[in-house]
Amino acid sequence: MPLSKRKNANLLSMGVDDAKRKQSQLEIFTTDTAHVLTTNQGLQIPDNHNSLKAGVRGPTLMEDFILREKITHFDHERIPERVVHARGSGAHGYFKVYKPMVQYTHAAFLQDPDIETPVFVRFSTVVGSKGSADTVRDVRGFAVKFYTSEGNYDLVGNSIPVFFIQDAIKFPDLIHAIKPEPHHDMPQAASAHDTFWDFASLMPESTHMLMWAMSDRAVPRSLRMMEGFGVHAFRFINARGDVHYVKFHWKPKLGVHGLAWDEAQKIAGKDPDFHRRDLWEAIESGNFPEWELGVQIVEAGKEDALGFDILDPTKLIPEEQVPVQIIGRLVLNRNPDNFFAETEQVAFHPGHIVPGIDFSNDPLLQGRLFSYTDTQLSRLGGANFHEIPINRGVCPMHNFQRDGLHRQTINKGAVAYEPNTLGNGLQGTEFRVDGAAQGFQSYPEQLQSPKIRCRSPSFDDHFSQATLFWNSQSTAEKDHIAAAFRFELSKVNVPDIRQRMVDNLAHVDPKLATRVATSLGINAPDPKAAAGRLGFRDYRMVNKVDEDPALRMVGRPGGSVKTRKVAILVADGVETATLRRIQQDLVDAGALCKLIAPHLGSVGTTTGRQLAVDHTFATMPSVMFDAVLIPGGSDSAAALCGLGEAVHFVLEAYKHCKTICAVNDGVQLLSTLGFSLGENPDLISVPTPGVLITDVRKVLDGMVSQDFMTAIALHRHWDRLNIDAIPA
Ligand code: HDE
Repeated sequence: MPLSKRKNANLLSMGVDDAKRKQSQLEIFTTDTAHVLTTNQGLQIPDNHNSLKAGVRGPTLMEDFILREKITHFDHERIPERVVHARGSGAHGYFKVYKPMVQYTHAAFLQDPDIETPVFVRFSTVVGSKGSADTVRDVRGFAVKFYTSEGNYDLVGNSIPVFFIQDAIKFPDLIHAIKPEPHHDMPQAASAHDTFWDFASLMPESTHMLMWAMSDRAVPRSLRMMEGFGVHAFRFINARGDVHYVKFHWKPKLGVHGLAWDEAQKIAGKDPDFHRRDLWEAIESGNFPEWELGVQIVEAGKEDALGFDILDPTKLIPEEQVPVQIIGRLVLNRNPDNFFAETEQVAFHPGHIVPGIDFSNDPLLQGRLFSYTDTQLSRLGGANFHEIPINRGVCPMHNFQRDGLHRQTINKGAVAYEPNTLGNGLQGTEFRVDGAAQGFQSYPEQLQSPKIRCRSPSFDDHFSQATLFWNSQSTAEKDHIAAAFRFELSKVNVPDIRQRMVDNLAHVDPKLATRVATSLGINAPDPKAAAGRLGFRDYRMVNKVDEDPALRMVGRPGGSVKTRKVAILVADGVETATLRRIQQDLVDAGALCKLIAPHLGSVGTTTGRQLAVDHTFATMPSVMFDAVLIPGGSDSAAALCGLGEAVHFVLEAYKHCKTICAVNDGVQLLSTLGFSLGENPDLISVPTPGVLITDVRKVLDGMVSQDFMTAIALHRHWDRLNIDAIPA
């Protein structure tokens, strides 16, 4: 029977009334036109922005059935991939503290510099599905599980130090807005669409995070070249009970570097596994990625002097204000044996905590404390996910929780309760946990407040730190941010959303807002219109610092040629004396060189030998590399100039501001860019950062490799002029 007839038959057999009822039920559930929000039981919700707390700045109450229902429902929406952070890559390693942190915390793993604490780290994108591309514009998850002697400690952080929202109750809304739109499931792993910017433009508290998300931080060159942040303030507690607020930082040894946006998009198609592969290959080849753990410490009671609320997760503590103290080192030295068993089944949770560290009342963190266990119940199928090997601690575990799906432990004996006298074969001896001093102790904070569902007024400033971030950027980074807003908002179909967004940006920096508005061809930004909208708070604190160099990426320390990928472009007739010299110097310094040719196999050299080729232009485009070397040899150069893929390769590398070195005839490949060898290669008429044009003698005299490597270590030459004019 055809489908339509079958449907009718079903309707008939249900009876006309039942069919109508079903139809109207479906309509209720498929239209979102109602202007009220209700719980799943139909109870109207008066406030969808704030959770129920013990005081405006107090912890969220377990009683908050609306918060719990909303987050529970959200947590169960995807099976089995993670609801957020679905796409991830993991690695094993170890952590070592540099010196005892006894002054601030009694956490055991932060005391002894001789102890290596095993770790498992999972990096992830937030928005895309498990199979989405690595180089999309997004925050990266940076989750570290420390297997300590006192239990597992999870520092479940991100690559950006602030967040979009201030209260956990808005998380499902944020993620619904940024995920593919529900009617057609598009776009994948992208924020550049109407619903995200609709939400963001209506939520001024997201502005600071938007500035970061539109910066190159959101398109990292490598997971190994990315900072990590705990985001929330936590508490350190020492043996005397003294309390300090602490913010955690991970600082990569290789520096912090981003991709060009055009490059990131192309990589997403050419190699969607770009970051995963990069991490895997670095570890396999013994180039173990490293980070240092930093802490910003603020004595409890002195946090008001910061000038903003330390509990507000849309704020960071400028490093200029409170320096980061480096306290330890993380090394990733082993790839997982099985992606599913380890990277997929690992279950992180901000509530996996150890004595000496405690939570703050940050309302985002408080909501997270509920969410992570809850989400594992759907994802990992029951309450025993702590028994999965990757999640097991290294210290003994003992309690009277029993049974449940997939229980692994075979508990012996009759006793599954406490207190008891029948357990442990010690009949008559009482086993009782008496609440004495040992074990995890929550900080005994005094709370005397009304039960209230509202946001603390100290969270009201939504723009000052967005401005601080903007003011701290280099010119090139500002250009990238403005271009990213243009890109994202150009993909928004509803004009009002674009306008709302630039109106908001006027409160960050009027010039930025005007620039974005002009590039979108819309009305000039109107800060008053933004200020007149619901959700806008007319409060601006005064930043204690005007700029913070730690907020930019360009010109910061840490640049290195180590593990940088250099393409050497060759064809028949290539001259190899210079090639070998530069290649050897690069390899000695830790760079990775690959020979790219029009075909696989080998190419002939000027001395009549054969040179083995690694890849063809077809499979390894310029976006896979950090730098390009074009050796000499007139036949080789002529052959490459006649090959569209080779010409495109260098144009694109140039456009993406990469270092290019051309030796002798190799410069012919740069002729479309206006470069030539000339009589004196030092006298290039337009000085172009990161382009080296040289002759054989200089290479063999050893005068080129160092300049080439210094230029590569700068990562990119973002101040290169007129790159928009390059057709690549
Ligand atoms: Fe998460 N987050 N999150 N998150 N998050 C998850 O837990 C959640 C937030 C972060 O590699 C989920 O096991 C809520 C901030 C990372 O396995 C889920 C809120 C930060 C990872 C969840 C936040 C993070 C997650 C999905 C707002 C940075 C990946 C799968 C209150 C500090 C961990 C899972 C991994 C994963 C909930 C906000 C970091 C649904 C409710 C802020 C790195 O439980």
